[in-house]
Amino acid sequence: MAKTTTAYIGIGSNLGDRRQYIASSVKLLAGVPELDLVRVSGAVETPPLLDAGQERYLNAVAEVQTQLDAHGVLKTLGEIEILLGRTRRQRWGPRTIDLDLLLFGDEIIDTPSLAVPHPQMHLRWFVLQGLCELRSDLVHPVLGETAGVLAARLNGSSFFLDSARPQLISIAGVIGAGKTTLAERLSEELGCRVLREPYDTNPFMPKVYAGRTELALDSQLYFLNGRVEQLNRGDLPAGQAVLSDYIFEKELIYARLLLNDEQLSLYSKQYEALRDAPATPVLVIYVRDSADNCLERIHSRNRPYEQQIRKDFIDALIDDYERLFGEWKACPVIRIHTSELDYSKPTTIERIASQVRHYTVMQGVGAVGRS
Ligand code: A4P
Ligand code: MG
Repeated sequence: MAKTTTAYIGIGSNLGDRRQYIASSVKLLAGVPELDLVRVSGAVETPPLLDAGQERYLNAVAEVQTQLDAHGVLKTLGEIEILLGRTRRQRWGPRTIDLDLLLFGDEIIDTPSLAVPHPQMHLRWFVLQGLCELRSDLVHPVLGETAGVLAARLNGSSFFLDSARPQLISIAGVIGAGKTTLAERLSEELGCRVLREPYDTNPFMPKVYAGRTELALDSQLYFLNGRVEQLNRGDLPAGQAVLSDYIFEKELIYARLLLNDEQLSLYSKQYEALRDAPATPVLVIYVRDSADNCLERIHSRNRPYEQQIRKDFIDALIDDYERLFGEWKACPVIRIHTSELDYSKPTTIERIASQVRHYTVMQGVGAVGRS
């Protein structure tokens, strides 16, 4: 008897009676003799990825069990697309129906005509939300993460791998969380450069920490200008991976905690004027830890100015970072707890690097992706 495999099919429509096209495709799938339709997620309206001029999509995901092999399923999907009037004039063009094979059991297939798991499914909210409705605990066979974890990284947005942008990977997290160590280890593993946050060049900082709060604005502006210079999108080559051990938006977090109202109002004007200059990361790795553990690290590394930092300041930073990434839509965010970072095991950094490759375009480093 032929082997039965559970497969997931992504369904999308943005032309004509979209709901009807989705219903018809589901009916046609259910009518295929070698295929049992198990269940279908609700259809959700989503904005088109890439071409903002296109109509909005309706997207759903179907779970099927089949005796066909993956190529057989792809052929069947193509036949249903043709029956429903799909024409292929333009890649990513408007379509009555698009049926993509997302997952086929835990098989990994990479041939010119078929790639499974669907190469960019982990970047697409319009796929993961339907998949999560059916099985949020389903593990992606390449990334080794559940659909639920992959969806949480996107926070409601869809992305695509774009080699025209600098491949900036920013490591974010509160002071003492271990960002620089992670950035350095990752840069060795990925073979890319690190933009490090200089911590001892700001001439105002020691004076501010010594109580001269009237210099806090100068200190924050000094940092702001340094970050803009370092992350300037014009200076970062398109398609090239680079890591930063901080995220530009941290500047506003620190300014809000360290400046008085009058200083903050002046600072905010400058921040707004400069906020488009730095490159937007294609991926953030957000390192989290408790305030106590961060404080312990700050004490053990013993940088003079940092020794006055108190736990309530770190608690406030943690709240602000959580808020920032709770609302973050600019790129996927991989969340890592410091307790997962055991660098004595080589697999720790290998695993993170392999995840990073699937969210970025890295020439010559085998990331999944047809585009
Ligand atoms: N192919 C390889 N692997 C697969 C697979 N796992 N499933 C090949 C399906 N097809 C696969 O696909 C092009 C070729 O990919 C096929 O010949 C097949 O052999 P296609 O369906 O003919 O062309 P396409 O759909 O225009 O390209 P592609 O790359 O499949 O685009 P996507 O990924 O389907 O993206 N925005 C929203 N909100 N919702 C959407 O559903 N869809 C797209 C299209 C863009 N934006 C969207 C949506
Ligand atoms: Mg397609």
